[in-house]
Amino acid sequence: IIGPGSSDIRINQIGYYPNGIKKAVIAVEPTTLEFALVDSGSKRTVYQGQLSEVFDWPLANEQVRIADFTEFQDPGEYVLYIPNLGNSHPFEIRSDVLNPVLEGSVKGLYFQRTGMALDEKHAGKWHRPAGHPDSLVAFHPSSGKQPGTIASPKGWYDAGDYNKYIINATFPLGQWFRLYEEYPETIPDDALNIPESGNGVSDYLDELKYELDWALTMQDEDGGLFHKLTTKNFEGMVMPHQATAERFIVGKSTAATLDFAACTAQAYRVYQDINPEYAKACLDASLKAYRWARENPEVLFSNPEDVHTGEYGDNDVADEWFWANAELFVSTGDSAFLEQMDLEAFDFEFRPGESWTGFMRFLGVFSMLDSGSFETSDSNYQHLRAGLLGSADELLRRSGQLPYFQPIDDFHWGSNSDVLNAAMILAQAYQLDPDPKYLQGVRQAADYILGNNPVGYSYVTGFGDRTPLFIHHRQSAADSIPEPVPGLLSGGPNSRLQDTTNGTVYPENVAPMKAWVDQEPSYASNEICLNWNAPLTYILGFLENQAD
Ligand code: 9MR
Repeated sequence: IIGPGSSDIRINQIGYYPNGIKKAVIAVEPTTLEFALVDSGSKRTVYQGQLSEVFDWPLANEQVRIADFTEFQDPGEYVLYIPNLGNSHPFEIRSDVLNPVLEGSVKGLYFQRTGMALDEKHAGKWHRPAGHPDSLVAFHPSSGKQPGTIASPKGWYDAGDYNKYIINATFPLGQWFRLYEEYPETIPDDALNIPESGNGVSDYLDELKYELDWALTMQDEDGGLFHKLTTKNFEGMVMPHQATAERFIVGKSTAATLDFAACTAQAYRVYQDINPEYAKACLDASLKAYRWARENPEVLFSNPEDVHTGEYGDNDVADEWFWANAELFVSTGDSAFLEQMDLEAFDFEFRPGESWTGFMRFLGVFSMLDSGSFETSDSNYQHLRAGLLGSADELLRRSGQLPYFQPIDDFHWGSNSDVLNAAMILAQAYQLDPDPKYLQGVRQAADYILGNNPVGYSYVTGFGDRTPLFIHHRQSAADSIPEPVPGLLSGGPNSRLQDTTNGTVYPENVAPMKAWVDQEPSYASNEICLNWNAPLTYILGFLENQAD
């Protein structure tokens, strides 16, 4: 008899590819070392295997064994069964197994749309009135502008809060555009049931444009980018239309301007064929931003005294320069941009916790390697290729030593995005050198996110048998619907526990990989955020394109 899934059997709760690696982690010592795969429909045992030896795993404060059923390849729906533990959460084996969660990760953005009502036809039970039209937004003195207002509509909410931040609009857009540049067919028109479905353009590009349209409004006449559009304090846990505190255009910064320059240079390539006029406007905006940054190379942002929302401050803009130069070089072919980059000095080491402050330099490398801007015999190409493969090999070396096979061993705010950003490096490596070890590394990172992890949750809302119900997300908290908005990635374990004063309760002496709780106040472990969903979409999209 198949009962409720045991979270002591950690498994990818969505499923595995027929020809792919398939492993689960068993976190409690069983009485026998046998495990079985059971077909959920017929209840028949279809495969039997032996658990591995015990691994001591201090990062999760656990001793674990591994069930490896890679060899079993028949499509179907199964549970893994261990006599004294019961059965795992159900999962599937099939060739397009990750497609629903891939599409869900993009549909999740639709639910983050500002300035429009989400109707029942597209939003189902999560339909809601419009909030935040942002049609008259006042300049805060930190913007350097005379008192006045601008219209700055559209865009998505950044996270569980209702503000809009240029850094964290343009950096994740760069990750989403990367998937489109590599695999443009991944999400066609009519796939997502959004208002633009059926207009002849990929739903993916339609959804991304909703954000990019907003970012374009944040460019000042002089080319510089305002840093964010925000209230002075975070709003309460209420629905968008009830969160009506005044919003301001705050700050202007080199980092925001360069990220915008990079993202819009890339947008030029992405939209060129389907909307040449829009593409051209993006490139013009990019060049204008770049010129501003050349004249204002060190305008660092920190919150003005009366503003207490997300800062996205960064005191080192070298990575942003690299990304902007790279994208502009690829889009224009102008070697002046190449000359600005010191490729020899490029830092190929992936460091957890540096996502929106540093990972964009890798996005620049991905674009340069993918674009055909260099002959493959070019020494620049050779250097970047070798460096990236080296970085991927180092990640695999690290993940090979860890029972959950995740490529990081330090857990910061948004650690799930670190796992996925690292997996982006592995995915790029696989495209440069189709050695199955890289593909396997990417698949195992997806397994980790979707349930094969020490807390036994699939971290994507609504996808999996056991998923977060109490994300730190104002709409989900206030809408009186038990299930949170689907398709959103929880930040993941964060050993720094910055939210304990806010009512979040962690187990005592919690291990780093278990420092995650499904509690609404936990903004440091259980919030959702654009730059976490972006590499999720990339990785799922990449994997769907490798499936046979
Ligand atoms: O993702 C950000 C994380 O790296 C920082 O440590 C943290 C504190 O500054 O802020 C995170 O970003 C939040 C942003 O400031 C506001 N919107 C929600 C973001 C995710 O928690």
